[in-house]
Order: sequence, then C-alpha cells, then structure tokens
Amino acid sequence: MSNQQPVAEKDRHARGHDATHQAALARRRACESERTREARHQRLRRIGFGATIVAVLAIGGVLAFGDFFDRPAGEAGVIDVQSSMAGFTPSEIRVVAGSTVTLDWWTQDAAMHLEGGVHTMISPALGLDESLPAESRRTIAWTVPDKPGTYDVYCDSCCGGKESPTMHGTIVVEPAA
Ligand SMILES: [Cu+2]
Repeated sequence: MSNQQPVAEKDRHARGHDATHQAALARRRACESERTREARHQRLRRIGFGATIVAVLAIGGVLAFGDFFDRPAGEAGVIDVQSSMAGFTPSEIRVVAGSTVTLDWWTQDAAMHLEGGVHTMISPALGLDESLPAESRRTIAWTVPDKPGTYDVYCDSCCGGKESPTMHGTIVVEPAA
C-alpha cells in the first residue's frame, strides 16, 4: 500500500481542479442566461418606450406644449451607469472635456458571478480604473481629461472581461464649448 498516498493526493488534486472548472462553467452559464434575459428586457423596454411616447404626445397635446417638455431628466452632471452581465448600460456616454461629472454607478449582480466580487470600469486613456462591489451603488466624481475623442471603456472582471466585446462601452469626450 505504498502507492495509496500518491493516488489519493492525485485524486484530491483532480477534484479541486474539477471544482474550479465547475465554478467557471457556472459563471459562463450565468452570463449567457443574463444576456438572453437582458435582450428580452430590451425588447420590453422598447415597447414600453413606444407606449411612453404615445402617452407623452397625448399629454403634451392636452397641455398645449406648456413647460411639460422642459423638465430636466435628472440632476445635471450626474450620469447613471449600470454594470451587468450584459455590459454597461447605457453602452455609450457623452461627457465634456475638462468638466467634472458624477458617475452614479450601480449593479444588481451577485458576487458569485463576478471575479473578485466586483465589476470594473477601466479606460487607461481616460485615467479610469474603478471597481464596484456586487449589489451596490457608488458615485464617482470624475474630472474628464481635456482630450476630446472617442474612447473605449471595459469591465475586466466578468463574462470574459476585456476579451469579450459585450464588456466594452464607449465614452465620447466632446470639446468644451
Ligand atoms: Cu463586469
């Protein structure tokens, strides 16, 4: 029975490897089902958007174009960004060069689907390298570099990370007026 130890050792090793593999598979499956769910949501949102437009036009007509359309959509300079396994929502944001904006960044994803339990927001060209814990919300005050252009931003901690096109977004830096 001198070789029992190495065999058991190897077995334990194989099981450990298997567990890692299973975890990776589970993560990938979560990404795929999340993408399908997100596509369905987007369709529903589009239908909802259409209905909203109809309602807005009807109400707008009743109000005879009072100040109904002038109401601000949100607090000025605050940009709402969601991270999910479908990427960034919205996938493109526009900011003004040299301005300071507040990113109101949130996610509903559970830690088990995220590497290190976080989503990330990385854009080396724009000096962004932030992380967001699972199921949380945080605001980031960000001074946009004075470099107008179109930049890539990505999450490197879920669903294939930088290698996955889904995990990339766009930041358009517009020249200051
Ligand atoms: Cu992510």
